[in-house]
Amino acid sequence: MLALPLVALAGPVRPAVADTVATMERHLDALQTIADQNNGNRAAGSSGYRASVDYAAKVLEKAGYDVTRQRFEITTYRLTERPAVAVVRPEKQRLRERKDYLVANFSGSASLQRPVVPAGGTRVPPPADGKGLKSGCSADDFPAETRGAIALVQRGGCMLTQKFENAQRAGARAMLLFNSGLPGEKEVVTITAENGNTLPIVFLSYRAGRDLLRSAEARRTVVRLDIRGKVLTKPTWNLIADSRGGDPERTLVVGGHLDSVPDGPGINDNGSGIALVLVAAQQMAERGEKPRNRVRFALWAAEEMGLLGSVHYVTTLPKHERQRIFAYLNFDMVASPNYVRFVDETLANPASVAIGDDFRAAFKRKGLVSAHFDSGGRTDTFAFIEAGIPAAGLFSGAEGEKTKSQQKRYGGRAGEPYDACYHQPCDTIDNINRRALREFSSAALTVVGEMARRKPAVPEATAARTLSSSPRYKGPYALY
Ligand code: DTR
Ligand code: ZN
Ligand code: ZN
Repeated sequence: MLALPLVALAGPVRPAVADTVATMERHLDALQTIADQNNGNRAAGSSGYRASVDYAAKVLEKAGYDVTRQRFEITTYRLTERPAVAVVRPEKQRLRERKDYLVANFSGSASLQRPVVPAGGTRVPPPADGKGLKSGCSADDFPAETRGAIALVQRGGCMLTQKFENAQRAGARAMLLFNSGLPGEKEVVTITAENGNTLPIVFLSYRAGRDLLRSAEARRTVVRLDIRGKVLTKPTWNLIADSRGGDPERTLVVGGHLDSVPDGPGINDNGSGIALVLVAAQQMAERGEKPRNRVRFALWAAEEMGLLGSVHYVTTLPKHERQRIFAYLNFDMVASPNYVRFVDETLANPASVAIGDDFRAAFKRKGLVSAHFDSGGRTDTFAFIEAGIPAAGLFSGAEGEKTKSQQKRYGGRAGEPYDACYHQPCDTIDNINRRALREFSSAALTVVGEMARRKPAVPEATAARTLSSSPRYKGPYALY
């Protein structure tokens, strides 16, 4: 037998993960398969999420990392019976779930039949400029008859929680909230109350709300509600893997969220960011690189439920651990079909903008333009920024529409969403833009590498403060 060296047989040894995009595509395929085998989604609390955690943990362990699963509990809401909403007076009429109404997430449960009392400030039709809609935003919007009745309120002008609180203070037994009637705000959407809410809350289409308002203004109108829901507590996990070398006093966190929404497989949102974090970890391990700074790869749970995983991580970090983190890099959606190269940074935080500058420079070196974006609490940079840790990220666009000038710079189609499948069942492997994968991963890996090696400026004494606010983003639920 000829004893040829293996290398000669196989040609030059190519590291298994050298082809960044091909490696990312393997991860995306794996996540798609997981969704296919688990009711089409990978939402926190589901079997698809558990399988996603197992998959990512295996990839990281195989690359040689010690992987930590950080367990915490999440609460979800589920209707336990089919709800019913019906007008019983002046004329009987059953409303249709999904077409005319949707029960709010975390709605209180009740079976009741009560008169409908419109709150002040309703505008039907709504003002053309959309201004001045603030029904239920003030306590005086609720007349005395609201006590013991069902309050009817129009969407617009303030956070929904404010409307719920005002209605409850006025003694309402339930609330019907109808869509504003403005363009794009006519159909039903899922809204959310806070966990712990006891007020039964139903969202109505503009049409259903308008009809009910007309009726209630003209004569005694009575509605019957039957809502039974329950809050479930379930465990979920963040995944954390630290580089072998690197000074722990200077830790760089690189992450993205691992969960999808319940409505789809979440391959662009956020399989793409996860594929990027995984390939960064694999390549660092494969090069046998001992970075100057410790690099911590973090895969967050339950971003789609209100940034829960990253908020849990940051708020439970001991103070000295938090002070070791000099930056957080976030990757949430990096392969949108009709993409823009957004650099997500917080303008109010100069250190966040400095990271943004690094991303911009990395794109520029490849001859690629990019655009500033401020996610303003809509992704996992939120908890870090709030805790005084500089954070920034890359983002290829979600439900927003591409402008004409963006089309000139980035190609694609103006007037269409960056990701037409955002939060939908069609966010599959076919919803991935390969060119975006290549461009975003190139810039991301460059910046991760630089920041892992560079001696970071000593972070300014970050006051040990806890989160000053709770995230505005509550996943795919309307909040105002
Ligand atoms: N948080 C995202 C979508 C999203 C919206 N704005 C930004 C800005 C930067 C990153 C992501 C996003 C989601 O998971 O739905
Ligand atoms: Zn999302
Ligand atoms: Zn996302």
